[in-house]
Amino acid sequence: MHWHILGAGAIGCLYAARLASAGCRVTLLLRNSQRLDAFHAADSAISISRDGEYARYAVAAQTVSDAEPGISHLLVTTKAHESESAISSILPKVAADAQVVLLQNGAGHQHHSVQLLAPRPVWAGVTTAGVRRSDSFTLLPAGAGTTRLGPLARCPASLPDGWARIEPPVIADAQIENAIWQKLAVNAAINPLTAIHGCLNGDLQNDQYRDTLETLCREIESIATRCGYHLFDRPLYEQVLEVARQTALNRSSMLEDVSQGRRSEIEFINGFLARTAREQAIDAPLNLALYEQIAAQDSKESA
Ligand code: KPL
Repeated sequence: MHWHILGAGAIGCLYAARLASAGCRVTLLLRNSQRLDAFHAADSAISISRDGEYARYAVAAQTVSDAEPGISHLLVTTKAHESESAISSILPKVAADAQVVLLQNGAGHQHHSVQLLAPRPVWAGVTTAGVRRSDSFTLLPAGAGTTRLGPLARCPASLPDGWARIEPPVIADAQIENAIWQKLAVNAAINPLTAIHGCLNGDLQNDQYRDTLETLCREIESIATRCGYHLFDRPLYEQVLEVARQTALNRSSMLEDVSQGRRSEIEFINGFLARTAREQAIDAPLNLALYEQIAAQDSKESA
C-alpha cells in the first residue's frame, strides 16, 4: 500500500520512516517547490540519528499540487491549526474510499477533519514519541514513546493497512478519544507554563511552580470529568510531574514554537479547553488566562 503524508514535520518524517520500514510505499506531500528542493538537497531521504550513526530512509516526495488523484492512504501530521486548509488542498486527489489517519496534537480539530473527509474512514492517533530535527529531514529521536491508534469515524475494527507491522508496535485503542484527552490534559499543563517561563519540562517539578500546576491540573480535570472522560488512575498533577520527570530535558513543542516566532497550538490545547469550559459553565480561570496570554503572543507574531 502507498501512504501519502501530509505535514512533513518531525512526527510526519518519523512516521514516513516507520511506514517505509514496515514495507509501505511512502510519499511526503510538501507545501511548495522550495521544500521539495530542500528534500532533494537532503539526498531525497529522511535520516535518523542513532548511536552516532545515521539511518537513511529513502522515500518519495512531491508538492501537494503535483500529487496525482487516487490517493488511497493519507496520514495527516500537520499542526492542528493547519489541518483544515491542508486537508482541503489535497482532498480532490484523495480517493472516496481512502484510509485516513490523523496523528496530531490537541483536540477539537479532529471533528472538522472527519466532516471534511466524509465518507472516508478516519482513525486518530496519539503519540508520545519524542523527536527533534537538526534540519528539515534529519531526526534526533528522544525516546520511541508509545503510539495509540483507534477509530474516529466510519472505520473497520482493524488498524489501517500496514500499521500492524510498524515498529515499535502501534497500540490499537478502541477508546482513542479518551487517549486524545489524556494527551491534551498533559500538554495543557506542561506546554503553556514552559512557554511562558521559558523553562524545560523538568523545571516544572520545582516548588515555585507547584501551586500553579496543581490549580491548573484541577481545572483541566474538572473539564474532562464534566465531558465524561477519565484521565488517569491518579491525579493529573501526579501524572504531569511524572511526564515532566521523564521528559526533563525537553523544550516543549509550545516553548519551541513561541521562541522561534511560530504560531503555537494553543488554540487546540488550552483554547479548546477554555471553549469547552465555557460551554459546560465550568470556571477555569487559570487555563483561560494562560490561553489568552499565549494567544495574544501568537497574534502579535502573525500581525
Ligand atoms: O508532548 C509534549 C510537547 O512538548 O508537546 C510533551 C509531553 C510536553 C513533551 O515535551
